[in-house]
Amino acid sequence: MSKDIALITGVTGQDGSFLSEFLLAKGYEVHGVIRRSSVDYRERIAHLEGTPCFHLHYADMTDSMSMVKLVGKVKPTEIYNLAAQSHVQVSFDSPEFTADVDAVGVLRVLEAVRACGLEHTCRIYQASTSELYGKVEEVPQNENTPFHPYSPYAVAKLYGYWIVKEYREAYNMYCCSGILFNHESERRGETFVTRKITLAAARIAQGKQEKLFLGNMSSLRDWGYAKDYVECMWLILQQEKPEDFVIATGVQHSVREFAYQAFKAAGIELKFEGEGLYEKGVCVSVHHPIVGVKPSETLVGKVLIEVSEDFYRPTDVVNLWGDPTKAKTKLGWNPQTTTFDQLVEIMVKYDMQKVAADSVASTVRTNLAEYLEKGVVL
Ligand code: NAP
Ligand code: F7E
Repeated sequence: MSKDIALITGVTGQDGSFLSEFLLAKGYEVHGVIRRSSVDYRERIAHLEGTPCFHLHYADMTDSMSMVKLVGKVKPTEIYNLAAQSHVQVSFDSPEFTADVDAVGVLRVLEAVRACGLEHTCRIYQASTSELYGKVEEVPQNENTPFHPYSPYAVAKLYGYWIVKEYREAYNMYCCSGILFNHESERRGETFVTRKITLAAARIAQGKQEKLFLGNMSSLRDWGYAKDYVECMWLILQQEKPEDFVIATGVQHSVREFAYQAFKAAGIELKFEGEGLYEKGVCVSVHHPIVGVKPSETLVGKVLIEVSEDFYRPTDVVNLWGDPTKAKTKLGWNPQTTTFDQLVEIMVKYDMQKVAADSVASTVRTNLAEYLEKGVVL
C-alpha cells in the first residue's frame, strides 16, 4: 500500500505544529514549508526535527515557482494550506502582503497542484475562518450564513474560500475549506488576545508585570482548543465527497470573561468597574493558583487591567458564535472535547511554568555575568 504523504504550509505555526504531531502519529510522511528568518522561529516544531518521517523545505507562499517545485518534488496525497499572515490587526497595517499570502497564496497552491498533474490524486485543505462572517448577519453562524468580511485579513481569506470552491467545481478537484472559529492553545502567538492575557496573568501573579492593557473587552468569541481542531482538518479530507465545514465549540464568551477566568487560574480574583475606555479590572483577593505560589497580598485593590485605544481596530468583529452541527453529524466530531474552563487552565498552567522557568534562567544569566565581571574563572 502506498504511503500517505502530507504537505503542510504554515508548519511552524500553532496549528501546523499540532497537525504535524497528529499526522505523524497516524503514520503519514509529513513535509513542512519553512521560510528563512534571521531569528529562530521553529520553537513549536523543534521537538519533531530529526524524526525520520518529518521533512522541512524552504518555499514561500508569495513565490509560485518555489511552490510548484516543492509540490512536484514531494508529490503529496494531501495538502494542508495553513500558511497565512494570520493577525487581523496587522492586516490593517500590511493589507497588500496579507492579500498576497492569504488570497493569491491559495491560488498558487491550487495551480501548483494542477501544474504537477496531481489534481485528481491530491486532496487540499484550506484554512478558512470565522472572520468571513465578520459584521455578522446571523447568530450563531453555520455553513449557510452569509459572509460579511470586516478586515483586510477577512477579505483576503474570502478570496481563498471562493477560489477553492471554484477549483472544486471547475476542475473536479478534492479541495475544501474548514471554516474554523478561534482556536487557542499554549502554543498560540503571544499577540492574540487569549495568550496575551494568560501570559500577563502569569507574569502579574509572579511579580514580573504591573498591568495588562487590552482593547475591546466586550468582543465575543467561540474559543476552542487547537489540538482538538487539527483532527477536524484531517477528517474533512477523509470524507467521500469534498465539502466545507464549520468547526466551533458552540459556546460563546467575551474577552472580559476570558480575562476573569485566566486571572482566577493564576490566583487573582478580579472585579470589573467602569465602561468602555474607562473600564478597569481590579484585584479583589488572591488565592492559591492551579500551579505555583500564591500571588502577593499587595495586589489587592490594585488596577491590573486597563483599556487602551491602541488595541482597538478600525472595524472589529464582535459577535462570533459557531454552530458545529454539521461537523458533529457528518464528521462524528465532539466540539466539547476540551471545555472553555479547561482551555484557560491549560494555557495558564503552561504560562505559569514558563514565567517561573524564564525567571530562573534570567537569574542564572545575571549571576553568571556578575561572576565573569569579577574575573571569576568557572
Ligand atoms: P500562525 O500561528 O500565525 O501560523 C501561520 C503560519 O503561516 C506560520 O507557520 C508562518 O510561518 C506561515 N507563513 C506566513 N506567511 C508565509 C509565507 N509568505 N510563506 C510561507 N509561510 C508563511 O497561525 P495559526 O493560528 O496556526 O493558523 C493557521 C491557519 O489557520 C492560518 O491560515 C490562519 O489564518 C487560519 N485560522 C486560524 C484560526 C485560529 O484561531 N488560530 C482560526 C481560523 C483560521 P513563519 O513562522 O515563518 O511566520
Ligand atoms: O482578537 C479583541 C479583538 O487577535 C480577538 C486569528 O487566529 O481568530 C483570530 O483572529 C478579539 C478581537 O483574534 C485585544 O478586538 C481586545 O475582537 O485574539 P484576536 P481574532 O481577531 O479573532 C480568527 C478566527 C482568525 O482567523 C485569525 O487568524 O479580541 N481584543 N483586546 C484584542 N485582541 C488582541 N489581539 N489584543 C488585544 O489587546
